[in-house]
Amino acid sequence: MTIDRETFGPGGPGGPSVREVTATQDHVDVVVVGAGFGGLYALHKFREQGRSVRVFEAAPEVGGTWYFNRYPGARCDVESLDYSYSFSDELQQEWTWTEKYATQGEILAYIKWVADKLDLRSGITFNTRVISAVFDEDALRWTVTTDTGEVVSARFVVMATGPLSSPLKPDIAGLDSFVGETYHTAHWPHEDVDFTGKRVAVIGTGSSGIQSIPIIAAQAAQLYVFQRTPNYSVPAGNRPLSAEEVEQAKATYADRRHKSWRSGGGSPHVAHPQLTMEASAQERREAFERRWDLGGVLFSKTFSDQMIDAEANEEARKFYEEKVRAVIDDPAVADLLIPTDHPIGTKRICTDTNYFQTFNRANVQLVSVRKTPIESIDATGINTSEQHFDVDAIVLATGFDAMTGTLAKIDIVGRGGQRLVDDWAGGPRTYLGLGVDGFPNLFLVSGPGAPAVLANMVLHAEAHVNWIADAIDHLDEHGLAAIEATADAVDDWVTECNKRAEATLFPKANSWYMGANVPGKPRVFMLFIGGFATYLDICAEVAGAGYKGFSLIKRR
Ligand code: N01
Repeated sequence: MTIDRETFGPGGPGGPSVREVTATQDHVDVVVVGAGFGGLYALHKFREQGRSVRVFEAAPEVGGTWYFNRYPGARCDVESLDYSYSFSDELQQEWTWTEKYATQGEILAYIKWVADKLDLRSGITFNTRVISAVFDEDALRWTVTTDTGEVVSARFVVMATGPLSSPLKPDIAGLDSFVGETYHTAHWPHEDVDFTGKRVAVIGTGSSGIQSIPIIAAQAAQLYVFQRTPNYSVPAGNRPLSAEEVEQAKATYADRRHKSWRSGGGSPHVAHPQLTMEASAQERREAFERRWDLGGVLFSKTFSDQMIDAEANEEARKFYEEKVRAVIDDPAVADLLIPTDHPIGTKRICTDTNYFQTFNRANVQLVSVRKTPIESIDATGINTSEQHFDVDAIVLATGFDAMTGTLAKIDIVGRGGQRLVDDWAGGPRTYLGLGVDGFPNLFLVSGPGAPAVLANMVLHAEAHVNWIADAIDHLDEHGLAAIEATADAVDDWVTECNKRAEATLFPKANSWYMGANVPGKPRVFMLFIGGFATYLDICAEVAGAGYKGFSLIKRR
């Protein structure tokens, strides 16, 4: 077994536990949890404000999700020129992206470069998980405890823990008895994994599976792909960026960023000006073709009504099916690979390079887990209801306990001893995805109730950190000690998020957006779906109105 309990997030499946105790006491303004894009920018921003900051990071390195998700083929599905910090023109002018969609390696190199350039490492304690954060109502401070036994007192806690940071291990009988190699895409080893000559099973066909399968297939002697639900995937259209293109982009970065900030998803994409059915059949087809050729996840936004109008969505789906069938040799395999259970785009569209063509290879076999369920795993391989598959390695591409999984593993205790995990038993409840009633001076970065994963996560993290930094400044300027979302504001925001989600096709899919991939998790749409720019306007309006919906607390 190559994976261990470390794979499954803070504290492992059994919850938090204290490791070695070297208790020290530290008093800081802010504790930030996580050193990914959000946590790093938070450290930089709060330092710029002259605040004392401690960042705790479970990994030995910066990068967050881009540190752990280093499986073969891992790339971002947002264009590299957009998926990068915008707060410093110096950074965006100095760094040069080499491909339209950056590899995990290039993104991690970028994050490390930023950390070094801004001297961020000195503020980060690595190899350390925060296991609890407990609010002291008298002192109006948080006591933060780590798995190394360190205890820090902080006025503010900022959870930059990432929405996709708790990998899910499938509950398959006998998984631990397998004697070959086992990997999880979200916790891939740092040394090279070579599947040459091996028989490999991949379980899961989400973005991680779909990116890794073509590369594993090219190495392995035999690859079995265990698919439960087929997914929509659009060719990435990845390519190297030319020097002229990069130069042009750098010269016009301000405009590119402006478009991103004012967009629905945080990148400079503009939908077709007409609604799907307003366009003539020919215009519609041309629009889909143009977007298909550009590649990637934005296919779901070719027309602005695709995710709200079932008829419009069906037009996109028909076009998609035609494209995908054309590249799969065996029509019976194509039938299995083309989704029929959810509208296109209601789960994040995957972005691939030769995924469907991979099933034309002689060494690749698709196994539909819907038709022949996996019953168990034993020492030598996988048993479905129909046959035994002897394999040398199993790759789990089985996703995450998204949005709430990592927060739930930290014992967060607010006013009156209330626990976040209990408050959220029926689904996450936040105001703006930033604050929670009962938890003063606790902020979430890209938490549930924000657009988060529906937007470009780098700009989203910047927006959240900027908002939090302004809120803290506001407290100080007005001699206030704490800020806390009101219960009414949380209720109203949850209602608003649900109402907006129900007006779309998204709730029709059993997606991780809905918590549907985790047995027993409440089925709630966990994001704000009204668009990035709209969301930012709401956040700005709340702040401009003196933090409407928040209680501002004076020191007694
Ligand atoms: O995870 P997933 P992911 N038996 O949850 C299957 C981002 N991301 O890591 O659909 C058999 O999408 C499960 O089946 P089903 C991106 O936001 C981005 O791939 O539940 N199968 C599904 O097929 C993405 O959406 C990038 O029926 C089992 C798969 O495992 C998110 O991360 C790259 C099973 C899990 O798919 C998550 O993607 C990678 C079982 N017991 C990730 N349990 C890019 O930027 C689960 N499955 C390109």
